[in-house]
Parts: sequence; C-alpha cells; structure tokens
Amino acid sequence: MSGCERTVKILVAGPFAVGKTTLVHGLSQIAPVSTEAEMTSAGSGIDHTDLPAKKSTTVAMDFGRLHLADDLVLYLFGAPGQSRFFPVLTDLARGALGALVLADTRRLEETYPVLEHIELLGLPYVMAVNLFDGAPRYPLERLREAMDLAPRAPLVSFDARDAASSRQALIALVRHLLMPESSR
Ligand SMILES: Nc1nc2c(ncn2[C@@H]2O[C@H](COP(=O)(O)OP(=O)(O)OP(=O)(O)O)[C@@H](O)[C@H]2O)c(=O)[nH]1
Ligand SMILES: [Mg+2]
Repeated sequence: MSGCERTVKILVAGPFAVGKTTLVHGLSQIAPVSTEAEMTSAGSGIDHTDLPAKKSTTVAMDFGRLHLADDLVLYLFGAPGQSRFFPVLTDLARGALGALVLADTRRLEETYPVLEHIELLGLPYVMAVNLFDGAPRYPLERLREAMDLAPRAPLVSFDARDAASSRQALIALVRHLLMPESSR
C-alpha cells in the first residue's frame, strides 16, 4: 500500500431488491462479505416475495473493497433495503463520506424513504437508477423532478450487473464528493 493512498467509506443504499448486493459483489476486488438470509413465507405481505429470481435478502450488510484509482480505495457498504432495517442503515452510515442511492423505475416510490433517511443523516449522495430489463425509461430530468432530488445531487443511470457501468456510477459519486462542500 502506498503512503498517499486514500481510503473512503461509501454507503450503497436503496429499497428492497434494487441491486445493492449485485453492485457490491460485481465490483469488489476481495471476496465480498455478504449477510444474505433466505426469504421464506414469513416475509409474505412484507417483502416482495413475488420476485421469482429473488431467493434471499440482505439482513445486515454487504461489504466489498475496490481500488478505484492508484491512490483511492473505496470500502463499499451495502445496506439492507427494508425500512425496518433503517437503524442498520444509520449505523452503517457512520464514517461514510457519501452514499450511492439506487432506484428502480418500476418502484420509484420505494426509494423516497431511503432518500429521506440519507438526507436526514446529512450524507452527500448520487442517485443511481438501475436499468432493469423492461423497466420504464424516463429522461433523467423528469426523474430528478419526480424524485425531488437536492438541486446539485447528481443523477445517473447504470446496470448493476455490469461492473464497468457500476464503476461509472461510483465515479460520479466520488466526483461529487470531491467538489467543495459549498457547491454540493
Ligand atoms: N435484470 C436485472 N436484474 C438485476 C439487476 N440488478 C440486480 N438484479 C437481480 O435482481 C435481484 C435483486 O438483486 P440484489 O442485488 O439482491 O438486490 P438488493 O438491493 O441487494 O436486495 P435486498 O438486499 O434484498 O434489499 C437479483 O435476483 C439480481 O440478480 C439489474 O440491473 N438488472
Ligand atoms: Mg442485498
């Protein structure tokens, strides 16, 4: 490790099943830590147990590490999505410099409470729309209005299954964090 290497903690937040674990696992250069628990009928009516490909959910956190540049290492902390886990989100946010807040255009309203919580914590953020196959596509400016984003919070779209695309979303966040606080 070089002397001038900087390590930065980043929170990856967003509602249930939006692709947080997929992003952290796709980008991590170490074996990622995951805390997936199998979804059972106990979650019926609470979680979307109707998503056929979704067999597990994050109950504590995802953890991964990514060398984004020679002198910059990101520690990625993926939070659980459901609002009953917001205390975990609060704990994970401690020491984080910023958050990537994921959204799915089929269920945009589910991102509001997460966004509100991140704003309450005072964390700078970038909203990243994960483009699921068949999900509606909207111009980013319309999405910005619909989500009532902070005027300077960047909004990007990406595909969590594609590491290069996820990387770009994180670069947008790092660029935002590098701006002087007065212009964020
Ligand atoms: N089509 C498509 N599927 C995706 C994408 N990202 C994730 N998935 C799938 O969607 C499901 C949910 O992904 P996860 O990464 O587990 O979502 P999560 O946000 O970590 O979910 P929780 O931890 O339960 O809140 C998985 O079956 C993924 O394979 C995407 O960009 N496109
Ligand atoms: Mg997860």
